[in-house]
Amino acid sequence: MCEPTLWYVKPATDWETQALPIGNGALGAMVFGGVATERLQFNEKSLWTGGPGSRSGYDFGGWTSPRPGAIAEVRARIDHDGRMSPGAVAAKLGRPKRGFGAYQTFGDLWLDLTPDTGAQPETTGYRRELSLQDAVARVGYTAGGVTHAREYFASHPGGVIVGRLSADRPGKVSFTLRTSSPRDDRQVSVRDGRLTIRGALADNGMVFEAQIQVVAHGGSRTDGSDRITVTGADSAVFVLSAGTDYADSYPAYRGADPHAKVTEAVDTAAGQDFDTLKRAHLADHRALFDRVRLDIGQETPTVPTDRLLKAYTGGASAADRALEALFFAYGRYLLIASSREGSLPANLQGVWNTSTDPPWSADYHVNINLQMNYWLAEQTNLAETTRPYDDYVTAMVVPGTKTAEEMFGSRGWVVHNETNPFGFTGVHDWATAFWFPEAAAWVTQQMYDHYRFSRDLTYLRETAYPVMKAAAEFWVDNLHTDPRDGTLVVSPSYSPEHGDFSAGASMSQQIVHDLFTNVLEAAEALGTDEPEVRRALATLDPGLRVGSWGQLQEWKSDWDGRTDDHRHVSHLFALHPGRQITAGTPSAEAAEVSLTARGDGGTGWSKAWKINFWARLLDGDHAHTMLGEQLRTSTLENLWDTHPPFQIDGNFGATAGIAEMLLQSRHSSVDVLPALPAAWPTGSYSGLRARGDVTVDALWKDGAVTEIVLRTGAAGPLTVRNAIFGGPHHLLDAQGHSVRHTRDGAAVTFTAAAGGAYTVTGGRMP
Ligand code: FUC
Repeated sequence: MCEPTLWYVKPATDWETQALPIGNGALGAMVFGGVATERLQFNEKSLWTGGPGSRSGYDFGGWTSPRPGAIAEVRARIDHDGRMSPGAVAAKLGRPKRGFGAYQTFGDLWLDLTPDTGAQPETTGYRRELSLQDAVARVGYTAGGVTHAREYFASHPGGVIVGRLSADRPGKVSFTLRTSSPRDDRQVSVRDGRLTIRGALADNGMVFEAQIQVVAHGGSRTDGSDRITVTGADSAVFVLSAGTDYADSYPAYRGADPHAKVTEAVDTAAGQDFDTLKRAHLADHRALFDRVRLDIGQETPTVPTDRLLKAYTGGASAADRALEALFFAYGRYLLIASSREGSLPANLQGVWNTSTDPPWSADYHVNINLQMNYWLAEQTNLAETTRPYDDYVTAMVVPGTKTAEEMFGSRGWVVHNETNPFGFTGVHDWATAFWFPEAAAWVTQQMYDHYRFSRDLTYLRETAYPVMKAAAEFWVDNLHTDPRDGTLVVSPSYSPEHGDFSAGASMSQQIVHDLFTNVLEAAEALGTDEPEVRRALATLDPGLRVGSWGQLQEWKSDWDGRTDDHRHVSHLFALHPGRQITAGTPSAEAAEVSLTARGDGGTGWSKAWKINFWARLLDGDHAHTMLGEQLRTSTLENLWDTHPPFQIDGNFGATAGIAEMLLQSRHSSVDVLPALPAAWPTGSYSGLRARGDVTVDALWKDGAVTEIVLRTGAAGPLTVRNAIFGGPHHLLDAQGHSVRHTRDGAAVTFTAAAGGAYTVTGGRMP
C-alpha cells in the first residue's frame, strides 16, 4: 500500500493536461508549479454569464409564446409513422438557445520569482505533486544551493485558497504577486498587502470580488498599484477568497454583494498562522478522504505519474495496480474538491475552468453527465458531497414547474438535456440534444438513493420525496397510450443523441419505471400511498425487449444495428444506474449482447459507464478491461478524464465503477466482491458503503474472500452474499459471539443491530 500522490518532475505548461487541481467546492485552482513564474488559475463556481439580466435576453428556455397542440401533433405523427427525425421534431418543439451563459474563469494569480531567490535556470530535484490524502499541492526544487518549497491547499472550513512559499535559508523568498483575467471587466486595487479584484460581468451584471492577502515573514513587502512584492523574506503566505452575488433562487438568481463574505474569509484566514490553517484543512479533508482505503496490490511508484500512465498496460504489475488505485482515490479526491455544502454541484469540469467559453459551457448536462458525477458519492462514503446536488435539484423545481406548465400544460416539473445555475429547464434547438424531459426523473434517483444508503427518513420526507413526487406527477400527466399495444409510453421519446424520435424508447420507459418504483417505495416508507403512480406503473411499458439478434432493444421497435458503436448505451439504464435488470436474467443476457456489440470504445464518460455495466453483469474481467481502456485512451497526464476535451464525469464514473466491482447493493442484499477481476487476486478495502446503512470492509486472497466486516447503522434483517458463505464460515458479532443466520446458497440473512459490527471469516471452528 502507498499514499496516493500524483507527482511529476517538471512544471506544468498546459492547463488541461498537466496542471494539478485543488478545490474546496466553491473555489478551485490549477497549480502549474513554474520555477521562474508560478501560475495558479482560479475559479469561483457561481461566476457565470447568462441568466436573468443577460444581454441576450433570458427566459429559462421555455416557449415564449404558447404552442397549443405542438406536442400532441408530434405524438400523432409518431403514432402514425412510427418515427420522426430529430430535425423535424426540433423544428416543431425547439427554440434558439438564448442567455444560457457559460461558466467563467475568475482569472490567474501569478508569482514572478526573482533570479537570486529561486528562479534560476539551473534547478535540481524538481518535484511537483498533489497529495490526495492531504489535498495539498506541493512544489519543491533546489536552485543556487537553496531548497525552495511551496504548498497550496483549498480549505473548506476557511473558505480560502492558501499558498506558502518557503526556503531552507533565511531571506530567500522573493516574488511579485499579480493577477490577470481574460475579461476586461474588473478593477484591481492593493492596500496593506491585500489585493482586491472587483467587477461585474458585462453580460449579466453579476458582481464578483476576490481578495488576496499576502503575509511575509521576514524581509519586506511593497504594495504596488496592482501587485504586491515580497523581498528577502524567510517565508510568505497568501490567502485568497472569491465570491459573486449569485444566489440559487428563482427568478432573479441574485443575493448579497460578495464583499462582506470575501472580506471576512480573508481577514479570518490571514489572522491565523499557516499551520493552524493547514491543520483545520487536513482535519476537514481527511475526515472524508480517509474513510475508504483500497489495496489491490499497489506499491509506491518509483516513476512520476505521467510515466506511470504511459507505461500502463492493464497487466499484472504492481505499477499498473498503483495507477488503478490512484485513479480510484483521485475520483474521491476530485469530488471532495468540487462538491461541498454551500455551493453549486460539480459541473462538467468539477469547479475548474480556464476559459470564458468552455466546452458545453462547463454546464450541467443532465442526459448522463451530472448524474454520473455523483455515482460514487454514496458508495465511496462521501454522502456529504451530495448536499450541493440536492440543493441544486431542489432549486430547479420552481422554474421546472413553470416550464412544465408552459410547454406541457401539466403538473410536476421538468428539465431537459442540459441546465445552468439559473433554472434553465426548457429546450434549445440542437436537434440531437435538445429534448430530454426524462432528465427530471433521472436526477431524483440520486436523492432517493441517498435515502436508501442512509435510511434517513427525515431526509426522505423533507428533501427527496417532494422533488420525486413532483417529477412523478409530470409523468402521470404526460404519458401517452401507445396505440400499438395500449401501454403507457413516453412520446415523443428520444434515446439520447442517437437515432430517430419515436414512442417509448427503452431509456425513457426505464427512467419513468425507476422513478415510479422509487416513489412507491418511498411512499410506503413514509406511510402514505400514491395511487395514481401505482396505476400508471401498472400499465407502463417497462422498456425491456429482447430483439432479433438477442440484443436489448434501444427502441420499442427493433431498429438496433449490430455494428453501431454509439457512445451512449442508454437502453442499459435499467442495468445501471437503474435496478430493473438483474444479472443472470434474460434481460441481462440481452444487455450483454448489446454492450458487446457497442464495443469497448467510446468517449471518457462512456468507458466509465461501461465499467459499471460490466460490474453489474458480474464480469469483473471485462469491467477491468474497460478501466484499462479508460486509463490508456481517455486519461490525461494529470489523470483527468478526457471526453475529449477534459470532462470530469469520466473520473467520477470510473471510481464508481471500481466501487461497483468491489461491492454492490442494488436490491436488498449486500454483495461483497461481486465482480473481482483476475488482475486483483489479493487485496483489501475498507469503508465502502452499501444500501441499508451498511459500511463494509473486505479482505481477499487468491481471488477468494478471507474476511468481511459489516458495520450496520440500522437494525433489521440483512442479507449478505459472497462465495465464502457457500462453505464453512463464521459470523460473529462485536463481542465475538456467533450470530444466528439462515443460508441460501452463497447468501446469508441475519438480524443486524443498529450500531452493530459483524465479522465473517471462512473455515471450520477451531
Ligand atoms: C452529453 C454527451 C456528450 C457530451 C456532453 C457534455 O450530451 O452525449 O458526449 O459529453 O454531454
